Amino acid sequence: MTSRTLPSRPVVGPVAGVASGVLGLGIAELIAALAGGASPLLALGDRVIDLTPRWLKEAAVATFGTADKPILLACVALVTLGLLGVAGALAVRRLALGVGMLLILGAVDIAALLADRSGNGTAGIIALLIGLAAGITALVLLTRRLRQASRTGAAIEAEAPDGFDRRRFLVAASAVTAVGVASGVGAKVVTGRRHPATKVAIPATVSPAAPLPAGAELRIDGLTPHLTPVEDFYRIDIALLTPRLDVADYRLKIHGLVDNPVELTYQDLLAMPLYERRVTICCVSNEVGGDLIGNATWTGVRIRDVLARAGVDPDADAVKSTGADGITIGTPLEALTDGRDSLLAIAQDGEPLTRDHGFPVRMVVPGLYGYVSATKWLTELEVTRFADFRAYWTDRGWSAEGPIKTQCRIDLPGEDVMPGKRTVAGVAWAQHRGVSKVEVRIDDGPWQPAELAAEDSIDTWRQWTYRWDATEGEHRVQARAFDRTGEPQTDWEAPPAPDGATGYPTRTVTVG
Ligand SMILES: Nc1nc2c(c(=O)[nH]1)N[C@H]1C(S)=C(S)[C@@H](COP(=O)(O)O)O[C@H]1N2
Ligand SMILES: [Mo]
Repeated sequence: MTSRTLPSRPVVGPVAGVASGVLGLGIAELIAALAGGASPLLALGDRVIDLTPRWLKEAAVATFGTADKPILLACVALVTLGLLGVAGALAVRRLALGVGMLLILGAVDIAALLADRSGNGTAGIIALLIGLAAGITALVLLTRRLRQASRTGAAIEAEAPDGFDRRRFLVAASAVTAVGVASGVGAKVVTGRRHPATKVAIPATVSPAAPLPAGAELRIDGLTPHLTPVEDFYRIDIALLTPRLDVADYRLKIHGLVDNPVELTYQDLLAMPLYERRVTICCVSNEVGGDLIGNATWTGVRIRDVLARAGVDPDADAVKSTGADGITIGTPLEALTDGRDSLLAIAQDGEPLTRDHGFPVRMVVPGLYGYVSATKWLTELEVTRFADFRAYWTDRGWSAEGPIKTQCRIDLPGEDVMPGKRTVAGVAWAQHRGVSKVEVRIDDGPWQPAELAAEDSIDTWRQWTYRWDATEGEHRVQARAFDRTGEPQTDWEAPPAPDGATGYPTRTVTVG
């Protein structure tokens, strides 16, 4: 009886459903990869990101930081597996119900593929249909015996009618799952092969960044370095599937309110005068004390040089830029043409941009939060008027304009220190206005001047340090920065939405 009994129905159904689903998805991914189509799984994930309400997205970024994407993908995968399990459980009772559920799941994914902007949606849909057929076939075969058993009235735990026993079922389900997983792995290998890292050489710049002034880097252990290495640079974007653009067929379209629309290739951009500048870019979602900010050396062409090629209509007041992930970003024309070093960057720290940070071309605009200026995977610049368009984040309640607010961060000391002379230190920023002063106060005492590192430029942050005679007990350390107009940052505590967090950074330190 033991080896020839069926596993109980509550197990068979879900196991068969998940195994069939994994097979179907794996095959769909493999065929999509071979045909150069959009990935059905990632298209689904992308749609989920798109449809996620703003509060949830913000909570996800706040909770998981830049791990939000892998976690979201894991959630999509778990929910999908759960639904496949349900489809299997239904199939055991009534095949039509289980198959119907798979068809519905397939239809949802087809809708996601239709909305996909990152690749060939049609090839993705065909791949998905083939995967779906394979999944349905597997589900029918895996659950067939059990349905027969129920129909003939045989007890679920009783001997199977014609030898389809527990072991055979498990072997079959494992085989189906294994083929699915292997296909998925194969898909990953194929996509990796198709897109080898592009080798690009960055030509010499006509205007290298000024040498870093002596004393701009304080070299204090635990203090944020003046320049953020690429691998530590924060990453924020809506792209679940990091766009892969090929420099060979890269085109930047400049159109809208211009005299003559132009299209520039990557080579066209490299042939223009290249400028190298250090600029600190910052995310509007950065909480007070947060780390969604970084300073790098960017190399690229000046946006005003590019716009001059097209000839800008005097009526225009904005540029709407588009990234290959589908984002749209609105930037005041003035910030791109008023003489500051707004760049179409092609390199970060002397190396071609990484894919995460916008390869092959991104915008970098001193003084504006990233969501209104720092378009990665840039494909299009439309000269326009703020009154005439909406952008991705303004559609979701964020301000149309986003000048970076004067802010600072406390990096040192840690939360537990010994009594005595201690270093309080951090960074302060007021991009394109410049930081003129930082002050520190302990336990609501008087504000005391901190010592500022040498100024690199008004477009970069500035390190600061303060010697604190720490006495035993719990203390509250606060800091505030002033910009070059003499204006201090506001003490008003505001969240990031809709145009940047405010309030003093505060650290509670236990001394003893
Ligand atoms: N294409 C694209 N560009 C984008 C975004 C995006 O979602 N897609 N996010 C913007 C935001 S909100 C920020 S803060 C910066 C972050 O740039 P980084 O990831 O290189 O640090 O990119 C900006 N550029
Ligand atoms: Mo951002």
